[in-house]
Amino acid sequence: MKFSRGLISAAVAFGLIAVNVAPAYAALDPILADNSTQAVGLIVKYKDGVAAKAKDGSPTAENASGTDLQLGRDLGAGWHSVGFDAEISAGKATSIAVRMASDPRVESVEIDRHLIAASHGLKLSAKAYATALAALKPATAVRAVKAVDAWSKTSPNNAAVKISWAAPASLFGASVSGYRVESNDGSGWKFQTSSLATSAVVKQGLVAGITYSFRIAAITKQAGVSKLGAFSAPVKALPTSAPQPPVFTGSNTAFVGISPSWAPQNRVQAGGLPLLGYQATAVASGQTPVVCNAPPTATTCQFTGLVPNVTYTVSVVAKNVRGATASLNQVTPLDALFKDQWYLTAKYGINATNAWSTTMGSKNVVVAVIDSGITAHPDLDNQVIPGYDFVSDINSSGDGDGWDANNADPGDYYGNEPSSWHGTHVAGIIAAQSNSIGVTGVAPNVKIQPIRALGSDGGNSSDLIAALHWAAGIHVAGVPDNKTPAQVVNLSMGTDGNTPCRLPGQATGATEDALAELKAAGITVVSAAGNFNVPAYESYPGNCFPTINVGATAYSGDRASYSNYSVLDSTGQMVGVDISAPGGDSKFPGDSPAGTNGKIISTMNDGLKAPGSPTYKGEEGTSMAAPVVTGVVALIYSLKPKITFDKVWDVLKATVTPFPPGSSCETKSNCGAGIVNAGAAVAAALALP
Ligand SMILES: [Ca+2]
Ligand SMILES: [Ca+2]
Ligand SMILES: [Ca+2]
Repeated sequence: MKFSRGLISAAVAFGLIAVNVAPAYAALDPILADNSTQAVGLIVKYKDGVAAKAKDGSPTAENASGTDLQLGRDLGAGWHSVGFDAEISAGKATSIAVRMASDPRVESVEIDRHLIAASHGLKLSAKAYATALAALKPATAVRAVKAVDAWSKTSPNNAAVKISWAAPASLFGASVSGYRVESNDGSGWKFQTSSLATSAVVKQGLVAGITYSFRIAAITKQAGVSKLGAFSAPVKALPTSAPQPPVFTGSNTAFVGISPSWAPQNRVQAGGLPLLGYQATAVASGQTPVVCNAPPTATTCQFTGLVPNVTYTVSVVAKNVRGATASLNQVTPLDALFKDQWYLTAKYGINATNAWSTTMGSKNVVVAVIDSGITAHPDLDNQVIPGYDFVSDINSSGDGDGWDANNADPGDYYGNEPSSWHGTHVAGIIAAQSNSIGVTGVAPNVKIQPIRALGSDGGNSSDLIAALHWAAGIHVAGVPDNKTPAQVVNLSMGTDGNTPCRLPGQATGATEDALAELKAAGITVVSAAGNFNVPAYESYPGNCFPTINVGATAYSGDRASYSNYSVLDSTGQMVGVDISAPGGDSKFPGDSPAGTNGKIISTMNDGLKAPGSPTYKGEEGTSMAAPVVTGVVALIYSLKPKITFDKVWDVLKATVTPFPPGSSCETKSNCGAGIVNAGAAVAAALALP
């Protein structure tokens, strides 16, 4: 999506490095402590009709590379892995890759990342930057600013304001690279959006019924540096919408003589407009629905005509001139540990119980979990369909071989660190069965397809490419095709160090080509933003375009202390993290249920090295936040099987829970659009044509 696209341009400004792909846990993984600067090979795509293997058996265009190369696996969709004779430095690998990319027979090249490095290059020197910045005068204020309510019939429950303005009188010789729009709801100015045009319709985080101030400044650019211009004088607007859903004060059931009550709505809850009234409807299986109308001041409605000895379920609709909104029904599961799954229902959880009144997922939706594999577990055994094992490195695979059909997680014990059973934990967050035991997943009726790409020594991007292709049903040479391709893919993995997604000067690469093919096939890929409390553009593959890149929040709703975050790019956009979800933070457990320590509880195994017995455990990380979003995306696909990546993103970003007022996520705008809201997202998806 657009956030990630900006992120790549930021990332490409840094030197290329070779890195490990490791589970995105908050705790420092021993794998990630490896500071080697080595690369194992390249991932190469040849032009149509060009054979990968030259007559002498070496890879085509080896001469262009200036070094000895070995042709490796066919990764699907025209990509091949190409190995070096030995591991070489990331810098040298980059220059080899750039030379190889210049050969006319080669379409594109990417580094096969394996070990960790940290090289920074190609940035404007600090001195040159300071000189250029000092020379650039900020633009004068933009002019003729107007802000008006931009409510629209197509989304009656959304607040929107259209802002327009005219360019500044003077740019002092620089050019405009964009405009920054800030809003203030009375609690201080915060970043609202950025725009290349001289108008913008803003929706994100706006609440109908609150009067907002807006101000705009031009961002100008000259000689590689950007500067924020003077802000306009503020203008005010009051957005309006249909009312918020009425909330029952107790049970929402009715009997003869007993009617439920709802909380009165204030002006904000009423959408910023006077209420026209309420309409309550009582339904029961086999009975005619009974309707009851009440005035705007009422908090209950006496039904007439209910059948004796029948329990009715009541919904109530609030109306104003913008539309009518029904109360939300909730489904409370029976799973024993549901009470500890705060991330599903807490104030800054994901509102899952409301989503489940519409859908708990469809068994026809397949979610590929590209991870460490899977273990036997009573909360997962009925949820899992066949996958594959793409861990090629036999020193890391733990099962004694390379690619094979058995995707069981043999354990990733490393040093003195117990096996993580990372894939099992991630799978449970998405789709643990809703029964009476253990936990429930966000989308408990969808299917999990575990695909192995992470071993005890992390993984390779070449194996990840093959796994992405296979998940989408694209043929990978030597591997039986995936008979049940996925609609949603979860990537709870990342890198440390600064790891651009693609080679400098290249328009794309193997990872982004694969992601583009998945998007074209109608698949949505969700990734973890990484756990090193650094700009998210540093972490591969979440920095590749397009994925929905997920940051982690704590119980409080603010950014988890480890989560990577968004930063301002040169056009004034906050880029890196697209959306946030609860990932847990044991440093700040807040009022989370006793024993959870603020973590995300899910399915686990108690084996130290090899698999032991199934159990449950709390973990924290963007590895946990990504599958929360993946589960919500799976619910959306359950309602709209033909939905596209872009539409999924539109639904998610339009329905987020805003970050807590005054939180760092809110004041710095560095955690993406908001916290994913399953109930609101499912309602919005249901309303799509
Ligand atoms: Ca294997
Ligand atoms: Ca295996
Ligand atoms: Ca369960």
